[in-house]
Amino acid sequence: MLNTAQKTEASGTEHELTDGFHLVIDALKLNGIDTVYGVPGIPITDLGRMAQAAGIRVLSFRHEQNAGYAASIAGFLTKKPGVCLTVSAPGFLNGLTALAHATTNCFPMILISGSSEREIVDLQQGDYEEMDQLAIAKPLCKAAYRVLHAQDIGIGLARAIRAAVSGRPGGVYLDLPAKLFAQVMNADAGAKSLVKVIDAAPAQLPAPAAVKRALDVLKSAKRPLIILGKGAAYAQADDAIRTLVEKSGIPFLPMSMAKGLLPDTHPQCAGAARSTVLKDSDVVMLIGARLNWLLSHGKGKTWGDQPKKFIQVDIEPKEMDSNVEIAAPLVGDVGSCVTALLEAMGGNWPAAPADWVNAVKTKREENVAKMAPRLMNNKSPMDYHGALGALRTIIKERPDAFLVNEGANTLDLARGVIDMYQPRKRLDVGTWGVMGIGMGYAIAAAVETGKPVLAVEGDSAFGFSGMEIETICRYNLPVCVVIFNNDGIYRGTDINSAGHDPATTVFVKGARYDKMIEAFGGIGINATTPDELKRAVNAAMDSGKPTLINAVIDPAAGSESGRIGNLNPQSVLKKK
Ligand code: OXT
Ligand code: ADP
Ligand code: MG
Repeated sequence: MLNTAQKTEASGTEHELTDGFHLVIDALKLNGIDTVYGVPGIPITDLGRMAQAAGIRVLSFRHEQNAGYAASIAGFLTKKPGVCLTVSAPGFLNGLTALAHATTNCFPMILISGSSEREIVDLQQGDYEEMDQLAIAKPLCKAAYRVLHAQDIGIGLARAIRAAVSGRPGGVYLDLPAKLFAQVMNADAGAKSLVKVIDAAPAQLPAPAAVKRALDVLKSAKRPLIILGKGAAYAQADDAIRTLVEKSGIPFLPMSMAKGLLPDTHPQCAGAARSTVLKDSDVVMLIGARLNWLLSHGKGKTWGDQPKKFIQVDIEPKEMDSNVEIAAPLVGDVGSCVTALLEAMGGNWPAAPADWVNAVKTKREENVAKMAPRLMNNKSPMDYHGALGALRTIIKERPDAFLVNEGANTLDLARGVIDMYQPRKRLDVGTWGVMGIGMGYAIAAAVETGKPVLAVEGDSAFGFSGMEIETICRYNLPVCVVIFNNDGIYRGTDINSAGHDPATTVFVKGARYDKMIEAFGGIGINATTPDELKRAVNAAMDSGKPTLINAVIDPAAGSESGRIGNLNPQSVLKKK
């Protein structure tokens, strides 16, 4: 609402007024959206200022993509849409990658962009930052809306919220042309036009026949496996999932961001026996996980020769049979489905076959034992295992800290080495394997929860969002960034045989990333051994001060593309 000085006289009576700026803010607040991530500029600078003044936390970033990634992971962590606010055309496009990423990963997010005037854009008359943003956003998100009239702001935001969180969550675009913000209307009518979204993500109960079918298939299994994906983590049905796993006694395999839903040290965890359980299982129950590239599409040599039957729990009916036949589709939200399964299982569900459970246990113990000595080495320069061995202990001792992780080797090896103990604490590159989520995720995790964050970053990965180290310092967030500095992408040892330019995968040798944070008043440390690394991270986590540790990794230690080198196409011609 505008202040009293801004009243107008109409028909002889005074009316309080409101405008587009205030209606957007009131609509956000009415729907419990208390945090916005963005970059200011025309036409949304005042919107950010006013939102801040109205008690919304507005975090200003250095680049919209990072603000967008922050919003996307805020959505994952809170089940409320994370909001990213950007300026028109270039700012919008910068934020769009994150919106598409949110959609791909099934995270609820709303990208709100200011835009240029419709009548000029549509006639292509060259407005300031002219672009038909709605048309561009549409194919990259779950829904896209434009609001032209102040009285529609409430409905516009309500539609955006509902679209983001209901059914399969995803990204929504909300286009707000500059003129809208200054449109004035009667304050009472404005307040009445706002919509508080009721039951934004309604429970979706599975059909009883589908539950029975799923349990019949599960009961027939000789070598059952449960795969937990980040949809299961998102659902926040942690107790029900744990009960299902434990009551069934079935080995479970967590996908990367589902690690910690049950502790990785749980006796039924098959994370350290991944190849074996995928190959040898005969019935696989997917809970909030897709049979996409990360699971080799449910076929091929990863899955072995054993015939498989799949049970799939997912909120999105179209996900069923996406890659292979799903013998028992269970459509509904994870919480409702798992609860229904538990109820139908009753009190005397048979124990999982002991020979299978023991075979998985033996394999897991073998792999864990094989890895153990590698984690103890105190080499300098460090190799990945030595450095990660130190970080693994830190997360064990501080299980409520977030672990943000990106890179290639830095990602793939950290995933295997660092055990997680609590749900939704491991945040990483997700479905696209995208570099650049690091600082945005770290900021949002700290902002949304107040918990400490350890961001373990390849030196290349960090570069995609590195400037946000200033944002971390500005807001004094409890974020400790560890850069695994191996002088490059995958390795720092490549040589360009053809000329004087460096090879495409190498960076400045011996770079000191720790100096970067010192420019902004944070703490920078160079660590050359696992012991030094451990001391530095512990100090950072104890102090809660923004810290960046340059962890010196042997440039020859990594492998091409980490664990997914097989996805690189091979030239039939001889490599030069
Ligand atoms: O069972 P087996 O025997 O097979 O063993 C498995 C487990 O059982 C076992 N294991 C364990 N053993 C013992 N103890 C424990 N606790 C344990 N836990 C597990 O270990 C093995 C492996 O287990 P895992 O990891 O579960 O299984 P696996 O087979 O690897 O799983 C397959 C996958 C596919 C599920 C898994 O690999 C996965 O999730 N991979 C994700 C990969 C990914 O997304 N990578 C990122 C993309 S790579 C590339 O694209 C990069 N780019 C290009 C680029 C990108 N991405 N984005 C943008 C915007 N632009 C460009 C770039 C630029 S990476 C990159 C930068 C890289 O350089 P950096 O400097 O950042 O990083 P460095 O490489 O460090 O230099
Ligand atoms: P991962 O990469 O961990 O395997 P994916 O992102 O591939 O996970 O799969 C997540 C799946 O979870 C998606 O198919 C999505 O529809 C589903 N999902 C997300 N939220 C829910 C929910 N609350 N209930 C049921 N399914 C959900
Ligand atoms: Mg590297």
